[in-house]
Amino acid sequence: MANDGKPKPMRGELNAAGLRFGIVVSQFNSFITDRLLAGALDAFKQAGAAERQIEIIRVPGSFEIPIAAKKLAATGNFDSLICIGCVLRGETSHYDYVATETARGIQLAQLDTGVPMAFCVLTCDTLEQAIDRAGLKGGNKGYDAGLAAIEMARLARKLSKNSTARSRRPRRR
Ligand code: INI
Repeated sequence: MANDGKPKPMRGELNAAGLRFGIVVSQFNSFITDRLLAGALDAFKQAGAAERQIEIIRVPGSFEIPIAAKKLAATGNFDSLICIGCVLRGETSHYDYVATETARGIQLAQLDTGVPMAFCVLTCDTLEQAIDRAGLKGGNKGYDAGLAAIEMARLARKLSKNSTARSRRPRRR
């Protein structure tokens, strides 16, 4: 291809060969989270992942996702994780606490461990909105998260290799 003078961006390929994935799934609103899980597994399958490359962990609710994800990542056995949950707005402020802390916890867990974590926690006002995003009108957010997990796993490997190469490069005098 002709070089148009622009720098070539680095990105992760959508190829799951040789990668290990963890999926943390909330059982709360499992009617939705099971469909998101199916979408994520579809994405992995299409990218060539075998069952033995994927570990699924179930937690009671979305609030428990960050601690499970952090412990899973700390094993060092995974290239990336997907965090799946569904928080539906109720009559009280409970929704806000669960949604905010889940998102914050997952972000902290991926930054603390360096293991990429795809955020697949739906935060919806109604069940209908959640259904739309779990395989109906809005596509399947689990599938999208699967693609993000593969891309980020590959990118993380590349970025780690690059930092190793830089630290080995001899210093200029
Ligand atoms: N957990 C969810 O994943 N979604 C919700 O909508 C939800 N609501 O609405 O309460 C929810 N609550 C449970 C929470 O995640 C914890 O499991 C619970 O508080 C125990 O720590």
